[in-house]
Amino acid sequence: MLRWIIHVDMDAFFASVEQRDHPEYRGKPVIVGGLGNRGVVSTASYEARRFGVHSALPMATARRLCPQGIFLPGDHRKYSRVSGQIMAILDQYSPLVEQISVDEAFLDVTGMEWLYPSPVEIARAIKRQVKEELLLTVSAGVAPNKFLAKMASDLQKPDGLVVVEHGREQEFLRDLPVEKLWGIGDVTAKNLQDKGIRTIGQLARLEPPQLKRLFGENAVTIHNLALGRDDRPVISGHEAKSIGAEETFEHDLFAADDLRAALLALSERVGYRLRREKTAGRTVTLKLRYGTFQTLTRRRTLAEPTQIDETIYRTALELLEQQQGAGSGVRLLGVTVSQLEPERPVAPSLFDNPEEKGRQISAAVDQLRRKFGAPMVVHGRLASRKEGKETKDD
Ligand code: TTP
Ligand code: MG
Repeated sequence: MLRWIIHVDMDAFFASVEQRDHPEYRGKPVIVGGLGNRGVVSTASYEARRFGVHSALPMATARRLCPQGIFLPGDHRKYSRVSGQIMAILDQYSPLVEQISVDEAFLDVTGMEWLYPSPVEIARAIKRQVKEELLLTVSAGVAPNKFLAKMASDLQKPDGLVVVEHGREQEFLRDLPVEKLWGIGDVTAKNLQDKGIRTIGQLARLEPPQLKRLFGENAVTIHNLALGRDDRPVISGHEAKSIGAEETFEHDLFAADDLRAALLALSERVGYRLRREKTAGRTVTLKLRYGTFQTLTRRRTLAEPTQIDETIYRTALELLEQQQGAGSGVRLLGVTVSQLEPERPVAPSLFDNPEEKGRQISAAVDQLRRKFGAPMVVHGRLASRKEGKETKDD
């Protein structure tokens, strides 16, 4: 089945909302941003862009370029409310919607042919519905992957719709300027131009050693993008954002051993569920409630997503140990893993990698659990653990 991704991005978002809500601003240069001496432009209406005003420009410069502009501080609460309305519309078109900023999102619409004649028709329907219900325009890109969809949505702004057909990826990119590529900043672009490399097509034709010299460890990624290849998944906000377990103890726990045993049991429950859902997360959060009912949460973000009991446990334990000295007994402990993403398949040669080793061990334990039921398989360290009264998984 052909993969189809849509990227949507609102046009001059904050400024368009103001023009919608104040008809007297329509057709005029509207500039939203910090109005103080050191303020910068958040966004400018397309009318204002003709004067050279754009996001991140110092407000003083914007006033000089466009003295007749309508300058507004903006209403961020309103913009996030409208953002929510946009996302609610997108949710009607695919279960896989990934919001990436206040005004843009990816949709994976692969296999939706039974509902719509084509992916382009989905993009048209979204544009129509946003215009009718929210009185705002949105630009869309329809393409075989995220990178191309994002490039495409930008090409015909405002109110644009650009499609990149399967098989025409390189043709689409060929004449676009290199600085449009993700990961190529101004300095790199200048450096490339000095070498006569101006288009993505030229970049795509470079040989590996030259790419390596130019981009170091990013060479492969950048070359793939230049060739129009990108297999990053659309990660929906509906996939559980976190997986956690907590337990209220029958008697407050004081002993370090008891706390550790309880933490390990919770970590194992969370790890088991992460693996069952084929997901892994970067952030581990510890929740701690003392007998006094004082409650605190502490979190740590790891370099790599994990789904391994041992990693979750060690991280949670470090967080717990930083809270020592509170003196009072512990009434409740909770462990949550968030910032979830789909688990990545790891090549067998990477078995030396500790995360992979942990995964293999956990998988073996999971299998035993399924066969004999959860209580059969517990770590030795847990043998003396007192049973909790109330447990909750969420
Ligand atoms: P963008 O989508 O980058 O810009 P835009 O929607 O205003 O215009 P375009 O038609 O080119 O998409 O950003 C969305 C909103 O985020 C924008 O309206 C205001 C805010 N924003 C800032 O506050 N500061 C910034 O530097 C940028 C780029 C955006
Ligand atoms: Mg936008």
